[in-house]
Amino acid sequence: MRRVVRILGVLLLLVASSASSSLGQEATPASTDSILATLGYPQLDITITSEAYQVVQTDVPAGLVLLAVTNQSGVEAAATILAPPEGMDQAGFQATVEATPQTADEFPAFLYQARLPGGPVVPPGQVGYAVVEVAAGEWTILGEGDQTPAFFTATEPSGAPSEEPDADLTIEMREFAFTGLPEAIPSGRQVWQIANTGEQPHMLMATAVPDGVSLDQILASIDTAATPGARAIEFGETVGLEIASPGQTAWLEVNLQPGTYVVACYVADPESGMLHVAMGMAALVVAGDDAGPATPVAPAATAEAMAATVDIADFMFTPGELEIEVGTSVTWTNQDQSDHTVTAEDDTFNSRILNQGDSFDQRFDDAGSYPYICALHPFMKGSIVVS
Ligand SMILES: [Cu+2]
Repeated sequence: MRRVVRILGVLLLLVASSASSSLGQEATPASTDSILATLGYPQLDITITSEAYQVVQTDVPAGLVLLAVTNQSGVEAAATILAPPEGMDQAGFQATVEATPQTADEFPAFLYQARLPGGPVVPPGQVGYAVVEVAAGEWTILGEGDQTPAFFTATEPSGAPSEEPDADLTIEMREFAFTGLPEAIPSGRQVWQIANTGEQPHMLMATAVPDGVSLDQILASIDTAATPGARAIEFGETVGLEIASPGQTAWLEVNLQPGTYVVACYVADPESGMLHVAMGMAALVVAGDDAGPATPVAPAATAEAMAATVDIADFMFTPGELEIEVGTSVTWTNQDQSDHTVTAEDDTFNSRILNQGDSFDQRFDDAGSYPYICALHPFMKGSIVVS
């Protein structure tokens, strides 16, 4: 499967961003409350490291499945879920893949035939969620880079088919446009229903771009993106839905910071070889900060009285262990030039990538011990003890 992995890597090349380019997005208190994770779908926990795709569950019932993808690879990565076309088994598919000429800059033909329900694209140190529909059978999970793929089996569904998740936006992907995508949306956590109603595979990538740039400037910049360092525009973090086959519908949970995003599809048209983004599948979306997620705010007097800080410097959390009272808000500030995260070992809290100068707040309302690490540098450990 190594070849597939390499070829898929090409697809993400255009939108791959370094962990350090987040365009000055302010880190905000992470809401650990995934919307999709509360709905009770069968769940597939996927972890991406720099070496491998890993799954906790090797079996899930066929039907709507929640993909919860933790990206510990240090770079942007996606969980691409893939199965052979109808009527072809894994061995036959593998042979087809192996027979595909490995030309790095061509979109591999078998991806037009493979079944791809879509999967989340996840910035480093974060967890991405999507509900996708998987048919019974053998599935492969792979993506960018040389990581070892993972495999799982979708068994025959046991109960009644699940209801579809509620969506904040309903978006269609087709040749060659996104429909249902407004120019302005609220920031914060929401669910996008994304349906491929076209005849080709499509993807939806939302990449942070500087405020005020035009779509023309972005398209010109994407044109040169294959040459490293040749970009005219600095692209920030990307979230999105990986390639989905015609007829597929997926529900992607996004948690956009306020800012401007280019939403685009980087699949190639089989006839012309042109990327869909250059054929009209591109739009600018501004996420506003006036309708962000409801972040619980403590009464000012209480918050002032109960606050503590942790410095992140020299690849250390200082103090390493912090004792606080229930109700205290802790603010971490990254003083390092290197990016870091503040990620609870039990996932109760998780900052986004913190660039130098960025801060992250978390209020602790329950007594207990909260060990945490930097997801980018797991040797960096700290703990909050709440009593
Ligand atoms: Cu497309």
